Amino acid sequence: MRKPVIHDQDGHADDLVATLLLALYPAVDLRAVVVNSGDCIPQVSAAVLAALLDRLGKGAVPVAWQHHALPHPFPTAWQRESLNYLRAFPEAERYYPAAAGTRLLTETILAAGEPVTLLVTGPCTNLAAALRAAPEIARHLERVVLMAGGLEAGGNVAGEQDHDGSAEWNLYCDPPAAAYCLQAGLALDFVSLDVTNFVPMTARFVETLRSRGGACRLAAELLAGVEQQNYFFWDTLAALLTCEPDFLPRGRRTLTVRTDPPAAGRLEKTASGVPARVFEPDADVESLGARVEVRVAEILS
Ligand code: AGV
Ligand code: CA
Repeated sequence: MRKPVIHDQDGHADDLVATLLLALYPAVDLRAVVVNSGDCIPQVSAAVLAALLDRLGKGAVPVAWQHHALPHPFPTAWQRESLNYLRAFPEAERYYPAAAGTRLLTETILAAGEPVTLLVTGPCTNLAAALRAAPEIARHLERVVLMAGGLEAGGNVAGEQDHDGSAEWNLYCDPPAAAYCLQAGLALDFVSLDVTNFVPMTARFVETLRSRGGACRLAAELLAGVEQQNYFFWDTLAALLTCEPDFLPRGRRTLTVRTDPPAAGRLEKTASGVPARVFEPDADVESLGARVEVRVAEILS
């Protein structure tokens, strides 16, 4: 039995590699992918993704993009890295995914006829919009995995006005949407900076991927399009943990997202917060990066 999974993402290289992983994971039935405003130019990253899925023989997976205005948009330089992926896969010019991503999300969930797992690796904006448009989707979501936040690890927002740096970008870019999703009664699994900080992208691993051919080489081409300094396999780890939740331990927490400056978007443990599970580093955390690299390369091979 393959598990139905939907990916709601924001089109950076690690988001796209995350989708490749879901598409190729044998026990996953990837039902739809939505590429949102966030860390990309959504129509460009969506077209690149559609072209890549087609190359893998998964061209039947529906891909759509969705524009949303964000309270705190991502740096333009990061968004424009979409153009590097397009340069690596110029055939994407011939793909025109639909611009109805919120509708694709709600309709795919309601049409599934069985409980669905949702992976969100960008802003919570699109999920919040879908929940507002069709609140009944919440009942059909068995598990929602979010790459979001940082507890002990703190944040990764730096140099933004009126902000103290304590938030992770996916929550900072739209704190009210994150707070809305948190209170929606979903079964939430957080993949936070507390674990992703242990899986930095290394030039050596990108070369390993390139040399292995197939979908590994596609991933290497995408990753070559980003500024490698301070880049992590944030969303790729979240996709791996969507497929293999026992890869790392999970702890139960009660969580809140701050919406007020200067800590807007900061994820916090609070007694009055919402119950959720948070992936944690395991006993052999020093080898976590290497173990993730091995597993990702295996799945993409
Ligand atoms: O905060 C991590 C999120 C992930 O979903 N994104 C990138 C991943 O897709 C934002 C981000 C943080 N630092 C970045 C980011 C960087 N140096 N380059 C691009 N995006
Ligand atoms: Ca992302």
